Amino acid sequence: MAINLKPKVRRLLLDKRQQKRYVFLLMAFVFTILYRMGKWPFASKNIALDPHNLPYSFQDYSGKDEPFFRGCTDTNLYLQDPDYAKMNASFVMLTRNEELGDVLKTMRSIEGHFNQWFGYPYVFLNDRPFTDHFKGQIQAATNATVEFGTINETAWEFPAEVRDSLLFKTALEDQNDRGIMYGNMESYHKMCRFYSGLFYKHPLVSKYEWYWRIEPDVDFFCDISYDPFLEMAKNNKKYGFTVLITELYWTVPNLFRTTKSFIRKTAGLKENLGTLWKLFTFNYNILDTEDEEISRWVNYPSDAKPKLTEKLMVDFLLENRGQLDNEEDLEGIQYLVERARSKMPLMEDSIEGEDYNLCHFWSNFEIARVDLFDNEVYNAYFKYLEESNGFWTERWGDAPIHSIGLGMILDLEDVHYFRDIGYRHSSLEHCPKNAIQGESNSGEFDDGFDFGCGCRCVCPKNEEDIEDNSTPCMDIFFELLQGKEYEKDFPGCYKPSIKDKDVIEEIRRDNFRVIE
Ligand SMILES: Nc1nc2c(ncn2[C@@H]2O[C@H](COP(=O)(O)OP(=O)(O)O)[C@@H](O)[C@H]2O)c(=O)[nH]1
Ligand SMILES: *[C@@H]1O[C@H](CO)[C@@H](O)[C@H](O)[C@H]1NC(C)=O
Ligand SMILES: *[C@@H]1O[C@H](CO)[C@@H](O)[C@H](O)[C@H]1NC(C)=O
Ligand SMILES: *[C@@H]1O[C@H](CO)[C@@H](O)[C@H](O)[C@H]1NC(C)=O
Ligand SMILES: [Mg+2]
Repeated sequence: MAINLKPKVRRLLLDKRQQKRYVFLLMAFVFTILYRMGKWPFASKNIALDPHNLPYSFQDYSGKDEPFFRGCTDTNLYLQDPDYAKMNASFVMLTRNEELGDVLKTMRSIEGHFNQWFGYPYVFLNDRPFTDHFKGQIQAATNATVEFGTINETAWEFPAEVRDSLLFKTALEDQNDRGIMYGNMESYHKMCRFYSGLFYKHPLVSKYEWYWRIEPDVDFFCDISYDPFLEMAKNNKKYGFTVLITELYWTVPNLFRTTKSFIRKTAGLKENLGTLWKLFTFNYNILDTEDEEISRWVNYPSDAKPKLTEKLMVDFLLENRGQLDNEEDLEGIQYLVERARSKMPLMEDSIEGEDYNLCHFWSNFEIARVDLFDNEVYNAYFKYLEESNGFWTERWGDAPIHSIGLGMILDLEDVHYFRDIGYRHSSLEHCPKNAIQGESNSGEFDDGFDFGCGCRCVCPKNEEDIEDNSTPCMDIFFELLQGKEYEKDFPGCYKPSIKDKDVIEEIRRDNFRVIE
């Protein structure tokens, strides 16, 4: 016969370990429920937002680029407008037969949120022929036209003399040894090269004026109730993005050097760089001074005061040798010793005082004109990059190459931030706040905000928006949009924005009053 213990006694008899496990299970259960309800107590970002320091995702921005619509537009009316004309455009996806499941996932998302109304065709590209099974499944997933293309050997493979060289094999192995992501995956290098300079020459892509690049395993979180191609055309936009982030340094150590050398060798390019260039570069020439030496010492705003103080102290000491009392002498000698010990900072990647800041549009999402790439300057740029071998001696991604390449050609105003398009790929996502719009905010969708621009968004709960976590790229982007050309204390401010005279004045006021 089982003994029936009183609960209190039973609790005492449970060994400590087990007791802990019960507590843990109970807590896990409670938190699961809270999490499901979106009331996770540790998500501090959802509680007190400091009104003076709001994350970008809780702010509006205005300037040279605005969302085309804030919230939903009536898609039926939009399509019935006699001025509406379907654009010469298609989706483009490079993929493999094995990725069918993830491809269908992306298609379901884009069909549901956009293409069921607009019916844009799809172009699928592959270095191998697509199987009948793949084609059948894709066809069944949309009512739009679908085309399948293969990529020929010249466009996909590295040239034979490269492929067969010992250098090629050791270069990939070496990148693997150094732990560079995808470094020894030849196919990844080929993919990056293809997307950098060849996809737009494929006949299935070049027969359209516009393309929208998509990838397997992508989620869209909001409805796109208007035609982004048409709105871009109407607003003179040429390239659209949703995510702007930094690249891994070791994938592109020589990309900027090579780019600068291309610019030097291309007549007229340097004088005509687009203003978008500023989004991708740091400028170390921040001190407005005639003293070239001090200019090389000062590369960040925080360098200005200490370096100029040092200079003043040393000058002062040299001028007043022998006339100072001990204490001042000692301090001056300290400065002298310090200066003798320190080395002029070598900004190893700085060329003409400029450096790549690693920012790039995340190119797995792009809505753009095909001719942005298929033109003299960009084609020459790609050829130059190819001849420098960086697609295999390093692991240059197509994203930084598109960004830097377009930075040379485009102005900031030519680019559109699709802030209203909620997007996730791999672990990064952007999801906008909905606009306030009666019918569209009825419980089923996220709450609306005054500053919101999303249409029927349902964002994943408690996830970080990359818009709030993309330093310094989003900072630079928003600064530039507002025409600020970087504020004075901004990292890498673009213009020589600190006057040496002002700083010297300040130092004198602080330190030299007694002596003078
Ligand atoms: N056909 C084909 N597609 C590829 C190959 N490698 C990558 N892709 C495609 O290129 C895109 C980018 O590749 P992915 O591995 O997703 O790169 P990630 O997003 O940077 O991690 C995806 O659409 C892939 O399906 C390849 O060897 N062959
Ligand atoms: C294709 O169109 C039919 C008829 O309008 C519709 O019932 C079906 O859901 C559509 N299929 C897809 C994949 O959108
Ligand atoms: C291979 O494809 C590229 C672009 O996709 C094209 O420019 C080139 O002419 C093609 N080459 C051959 C030999 O068909
Ligand atoms: C679409 O654009 C391509 C590339 O610009 C062009 O060659 C083609 O004639 C256009 N098609 C239509 C139907 O306008
Ligand atoms: Mg991918």
